[in-house]
Amino acid sequence: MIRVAGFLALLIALWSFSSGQQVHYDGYQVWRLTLEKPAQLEEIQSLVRDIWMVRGKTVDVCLSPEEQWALRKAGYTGEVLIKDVGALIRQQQTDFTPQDGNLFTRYLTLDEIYAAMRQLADQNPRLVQMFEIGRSIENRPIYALRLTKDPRRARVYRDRPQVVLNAMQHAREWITPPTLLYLAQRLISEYQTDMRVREYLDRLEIYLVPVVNPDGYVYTHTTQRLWRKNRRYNGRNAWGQPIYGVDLNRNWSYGWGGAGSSGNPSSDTYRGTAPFSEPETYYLSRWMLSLPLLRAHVDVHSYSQLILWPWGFTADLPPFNAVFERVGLAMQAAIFSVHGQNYAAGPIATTIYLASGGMTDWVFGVRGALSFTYELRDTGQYGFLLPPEQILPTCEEVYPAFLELFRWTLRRDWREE
Ligand code: 0X9
Ligand code: ZN
Repeated sequence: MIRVAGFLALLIALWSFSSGQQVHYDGYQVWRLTLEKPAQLEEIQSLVRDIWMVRGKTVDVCLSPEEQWALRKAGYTGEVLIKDVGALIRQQQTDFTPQDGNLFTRYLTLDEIYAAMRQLADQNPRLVQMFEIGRSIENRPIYALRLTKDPRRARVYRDRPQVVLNAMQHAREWITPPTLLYLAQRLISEYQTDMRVREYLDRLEIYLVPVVNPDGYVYTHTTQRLWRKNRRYNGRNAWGQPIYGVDLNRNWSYGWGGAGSSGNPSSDTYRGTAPFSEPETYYLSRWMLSLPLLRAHVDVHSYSQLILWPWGFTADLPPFNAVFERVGLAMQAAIFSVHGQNYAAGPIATTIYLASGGMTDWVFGVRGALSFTYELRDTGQYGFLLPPEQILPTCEEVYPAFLELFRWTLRRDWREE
């Protein structure tokens, strides 16, 4: 009888794994901790699986009931940011307001994002093209939009500098793809009326990649809302459980393997077995190497409200730091002007933490393009679970920051500054 029960339990466990049952967050809380000394970060890392954010002395952690108990026992008392993670996720899943053609009132599925991109391209063939950059590890296409005047007349215009904007390397950062869809929509609709927009589309090639990590994004919808990495199978752990995922933003070759990345396949910052071991980063990097005049780039993330630039792998200032600072502060002012939100600006390593193998370091280090990382809303009240009401305001406020980057790209070769 016991053997039968054990067998049944095993079957149920196997079934729940293979059927992609939703992971629940009942009893989970998000806490904000304040470090008294830097060494405490290591202790927290050893007690907590899911660290949401680290900035200076502040650490946001998402805790199971057991982890809450362990932290309390170790003497930590945090400010509670989210009292019931499970309830908030459920509420946001049922919160689906009617759409009436507005793409920004709720979070879209991957298929919906791709359909919206397809529609933009089909309806505006003189300004937009859609193409596939490559495929993910589960063989989903990674699509890009190319916005430029008369895209069909040349595969790439040799005299139009290129700007690449991408989002969603990290699966749970749901606010990031809408900002690029919104940008595409507004550029198209204002081409006839806004002189600046017309100039940018006439003279630049603007490439948008709203979902770099489609497998991870789907997985956050079907199974685990707070998943971060891609869906690479990494083998089994000591208990025989399968381990999945490489942090795509630790898998780029420039500075790969250094501080702020992990060699442990179970870690949320696992760098993978080699630079570009993942199809998502591999295809994206090959494609970016093929662009003849790549000048500027933004890798969009959330959360914390930051505008970041190289380096991530070292605390040394990058070449042309003064240029990064000027453009960074101009984008910061543009964001503030819309809804009065503050986004702090600075180099990655000194503003947040060391992080090696990131995209921004590669784009600047290898391609020499002005490359930024944005961290969008909010500053911690909801973190990755940003309510749908904030999708549109977030899109609205980053829009002029992107325009600011375009303006700078056209002004002159920034290397001459
Ligand atoms: O840690 C990251 O990858 C980013 N923060 S997030 O909370 N969205 O995960 C910051 C990335 C900074 N950029 C580079 N290190 N290149
Ligand atoms: Zn991220």
